[in-house]
Amino acid sequence: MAGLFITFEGGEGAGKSTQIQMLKSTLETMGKEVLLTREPGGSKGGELIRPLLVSGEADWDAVSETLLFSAARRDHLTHKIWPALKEGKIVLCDRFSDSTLAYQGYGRGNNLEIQKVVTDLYKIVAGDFEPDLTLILDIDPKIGLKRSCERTGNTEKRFENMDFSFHENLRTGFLKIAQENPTRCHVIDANRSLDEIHQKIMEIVKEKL
Ligand code: Z5A
Repeated sequence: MAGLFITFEGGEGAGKSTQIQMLKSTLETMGKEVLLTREPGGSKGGELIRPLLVSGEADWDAVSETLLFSAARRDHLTHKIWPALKEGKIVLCDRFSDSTLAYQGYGRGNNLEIQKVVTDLYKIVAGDFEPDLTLILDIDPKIGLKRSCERTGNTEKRFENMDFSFHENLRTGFLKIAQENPTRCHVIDANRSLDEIHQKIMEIVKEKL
């Protein structure tokens, strides 16, 4: 496809949403056409599924969660991401498939069966398609959760409220994903100032451009 697909990943409060906005602004200043989107959500169907997953009203197990995230992703890809990439846009996505592997596959422990469900479903949903670049914002969950708790107005607390070991497992999962995909993934130390992190991200993105 003509465009470029960049995903942002990481645990709670790592600063993804903040950094993705900063990247969008800088790329637009450079004259690039950018689509900023997110998962779960991003398309009409995806946004309809999102509250089912993040509101905390239902206690889904990892398989049910994976099925719902995958349905939302398929809708997002077909209605939004793939058309934008075909038009040559840079698509920035706040979370994508690595979140499914980390949250559903590693969050409740290193569960190989669920990891297989996640990767098999991804093949059905997206085939061989994958991000051109993935930026993993890495932070100690103690700091990330503190940042998330201090943020006001957030009602999507389902994953935030998981116990601390869940968040430690997530971090391990994301770092393992990065290790296994060294060409696509870059781990960025997110315990720095906004500008320092943005500068590092720009170095990596410019190389890709
Ligand atoms: N999920 C899943 O389980 N499986 C999947 O396949 C997918 C998702 C796709 C929704 O995602 C939930 O779905 C998510 C995982 C799960 N879990 N939760 N919750 P989300 O990305 O929409 O969740 P979120 O709650 O919006 O994101 P987040 O991880 O909590 O936050 P963030 O985007 O990484 O951080 P932020 O909003 O940019 O910053 C948080 C606060 O920290 C804010 O007040 C900032 O001003 C502050 N901040 C940011 N950067 C810094 C620095 N550098 N220094 C100091 N303070 C900072």
